[in-house]
Amino acid sequence: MRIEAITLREIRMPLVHFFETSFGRTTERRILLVTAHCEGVDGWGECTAGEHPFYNEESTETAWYVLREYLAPALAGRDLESGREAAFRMPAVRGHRMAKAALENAVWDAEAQALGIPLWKLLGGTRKELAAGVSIGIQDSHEQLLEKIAVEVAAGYQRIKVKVKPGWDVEVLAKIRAQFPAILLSCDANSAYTLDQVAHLKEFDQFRLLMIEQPLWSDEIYLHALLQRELATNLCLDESILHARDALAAIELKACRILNIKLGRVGGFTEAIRVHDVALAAEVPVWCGGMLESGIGRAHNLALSTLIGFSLPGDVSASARYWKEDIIEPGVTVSGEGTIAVSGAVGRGYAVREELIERFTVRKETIRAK
Ligand code: OSB
Ligand code: MG
Repeated sequence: MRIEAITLREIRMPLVHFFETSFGRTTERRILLVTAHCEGVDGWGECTAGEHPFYNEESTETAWYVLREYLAPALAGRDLESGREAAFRMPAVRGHRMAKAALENAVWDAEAQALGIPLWKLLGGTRKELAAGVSIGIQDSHEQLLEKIAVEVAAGYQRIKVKVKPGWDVEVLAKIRAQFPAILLSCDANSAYTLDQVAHLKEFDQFRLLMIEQPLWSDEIYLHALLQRELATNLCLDESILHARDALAAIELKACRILNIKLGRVGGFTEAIRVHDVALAAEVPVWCGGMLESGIGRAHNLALSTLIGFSLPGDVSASARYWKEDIIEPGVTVSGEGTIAVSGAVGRGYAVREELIERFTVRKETIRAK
C-alpha cells in the first residue's frame, strides 16, 4: 500500500459547552487532521493535542510542526504493509506521540479500507456493544454540575466522571453522592494534587468512587504507588502512561488498579494494543479515555474499545454532547442503556463529511514524496 501523499489540515470547532479541567477551560477546539492518500483509499487520523501544552507537552501547533517537518516527509512516498509498519517506520523523533498517532492511525484506517474490513476487526476487537461514560468538566456552580449529571444519568450513561481540583472536590463529591447514591462515579484530577495532601485525598474514600484518575504529577509513577497504599479507592493513571513499559511499571509497582488508554497519549494503535495486552495479562481493567475528539478520533476510540480488555465504560460519548455538527456521518449516538453499537462498515465505520471539514479548515498542506 503506497502512501502517495499526506494532507495535514487544521480545523476549528466550537464546543457545545465549555470543558474545564484543573489546567484550564476549552471553548473551541483546534484539531489537526491527517489524511493518508493511499492508492484509491483515504485513511483519516486525528491529532488529540490540545490548543495549549497543558495536558501534556504537545499542542496543535507543535503537532503541526512535527508532522510537517518530520513525520509526513518520512512516510510520504513509502510502500507500507500496514498501520503497524507505519509505527515502525516513524523517524527518530522523541516524544510527540499525539502527532505520531494521528499519522499512524490514518494508515490503519487506510489499511482496513484496502482490506475491506472494519478497523475494529483489524485491531483484533470482539466487543459489539460498548459501555459509554461521560466526563463532565468543572462548572461555574455546584448546581450547574448537579444538573448536568442529572441530564447524563437520565440519558443512560453508565458511568459519570467529574473533574476535581483543590477547592472543587470533597464538597462537590458529597453533593453528588447525596443526590445520586447509586451511580458509578469517578473523578479525575489531572495532576492537581501532591503527595503531602494524602490526608485530604483519603476523604475521597467515603464516596465509593470507582476510581480517582491521575491525582499526582503527570510524569510520576512511583509516588502514585505510595498514595495507592494509603487509599481504599482505586487509582487510575492517565497522563503518566506513555507506553507499554510505563503500564508494566505502574502495574508491578501497584501504582494503580485501573488504566486509562488514550490513542494519542501512547502514540497510536500499535502501542495502545501493547498497553492493553500488558494490562490484560495482569488482569488490570482498562477503559478508553477521550480528548474532546471530533468524529474521526471518536470513531478510532470506539474501534480500540472493542478489544476485550476494555471492560469499564470509557469516555466515549455521543457526538452531540460536543458538536452541533460532527464531521462524521452518522454521528456517534448512545442508546438509553448507555451503549454504543459498533459499526459494521469498513474502515473507521463512519463516513467523513468532507465538505463540512473543508468549511471548518483554517490551514491545509499536502506533503508528497520527495
Ligand atoms: O484527562 O481525560 C482527561 C479532556 C481533555 C484533556 C484531558 C482529559 C479530558 C477529558 C475529556 O476528560 C473526555 C472527553 O473527551 O469527553
Ligand atoms: Mg484524565
